[in-house]
Amino acid sequence: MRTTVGIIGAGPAGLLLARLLHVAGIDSVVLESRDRAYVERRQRAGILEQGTADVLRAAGAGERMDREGLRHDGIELRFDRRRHRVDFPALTGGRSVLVYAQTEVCKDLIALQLREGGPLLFEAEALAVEGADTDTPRVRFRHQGCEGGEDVLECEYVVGCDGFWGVARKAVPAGLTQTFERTYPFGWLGILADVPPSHDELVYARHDRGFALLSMRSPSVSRLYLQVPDGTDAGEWSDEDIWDELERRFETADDWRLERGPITQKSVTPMRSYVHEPMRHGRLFLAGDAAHIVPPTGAKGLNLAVGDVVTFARALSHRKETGSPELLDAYSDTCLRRVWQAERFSYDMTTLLHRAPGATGFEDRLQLARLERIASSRAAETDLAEAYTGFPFGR
Ligand code: RFL
Ligand code: PHB
Repeated sequence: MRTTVGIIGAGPAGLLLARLLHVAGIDSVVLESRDRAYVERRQRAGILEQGTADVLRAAGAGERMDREGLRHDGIELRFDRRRHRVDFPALTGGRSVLVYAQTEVCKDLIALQLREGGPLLFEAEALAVEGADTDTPRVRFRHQGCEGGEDVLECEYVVGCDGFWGVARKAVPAGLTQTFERTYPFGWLGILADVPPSHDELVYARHDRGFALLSMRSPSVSRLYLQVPDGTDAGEWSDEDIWDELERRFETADDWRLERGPITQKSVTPMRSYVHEPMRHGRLFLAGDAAHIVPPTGAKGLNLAVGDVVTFARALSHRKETGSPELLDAYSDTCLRRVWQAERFSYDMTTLLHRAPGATGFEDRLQLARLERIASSRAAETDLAEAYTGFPFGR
């Protein structure tokens, strides 16, 4: 098999990249280790920055998103039983975000790719990237359809969109890279529940018992998260315990009420910050979670993945049109500027709202002072609103 761009992974990064390249007239092959149903059901992100939504629209993948996505003009910060709304358009010159689940973005992109795009192979596991520092990089992969179960995809470029646990990053010699990592001593217990969201915007709550987040998937489905100790098993929590704990952490001084409903999914996500530099080795490029992870508190992971693949698709189109490798050469630096801003914001939001084990009264008071500052200073609030609604995409 031979193609211009070999893409490993059919998460949002890989799927959108295949679409952007198709629109630009560049062929690609996507290899995905899991089956289609798994990729379409994996519960993850929920918030699209306005820039992300614009990219999906321009790529012809925005039709259902514009019909079913929910535009949100703000979030609520909850602390000390108080509520403070951050008004995005008022603070950012009109920007907002869209609540449209990652599962739906992936479904829309898969349908488009299968209808109009190049090959998208499910249950095709990349085993290794070879020759990344030559002009003919290759991906060795396993797939039922191949003779002997294994095949090689010969490419001009390989883009590793295979998430944090993928193989692409391993093809970069350790001596040429620097990694930056922080793990947090807590995770998120996330639930999906068949109950209308108890508030019409997302609620980020800081409480002495830990963080809680109220989000949503549709007008009838709520998505909620609780900070839990690292290593927690979701099975340890009964449905009733989850609702009781959410109720405590979201408690307000007014008559706001949390509605309960049947819980249909429960899982625990660990929290990590991670950056792999540079995001390129020869003709192998890394994009999305394969290159960087942010804790989900800032809702940035998917949006960063989109920024990376937009940058790559533009750079490769430029190369094809002008012969100049200038933008491809700048890929890593261009992406990393945005990545580090998202790392900073996600870290700030995480440390602002979570209670670290063994936190002292001093740290509690500092968190409250930081929240108070956001609630009382337009400058501090604008900083949050600008970061939440999104940083510009590269050049
Ligand atoms: P993905 O989505 O992990 O996709 C990688 C794909 O590669 C496949 N793969 C392989 N395929 C072939 N061969 C191999 N050897 C392979 N190894 C792996 C995998 O099966 C998979 O299909 O990475 P991508 O595309 O970079 O996308 C990143 C996003 O998924 C991630 O950043 C977000 O989900 C993070 N995130 C959020 N991001 C936001 O922007 N807004 C949010 O509100 C938000 N909330 C979240 C989140 C992530 C969460 N979890 C579970 C980590 C909430 C949570 C709880
Ligand atoms: C979600 O809806 O899953 C979600 C929303 C906002 C976040 C993280 C996750 O910060």
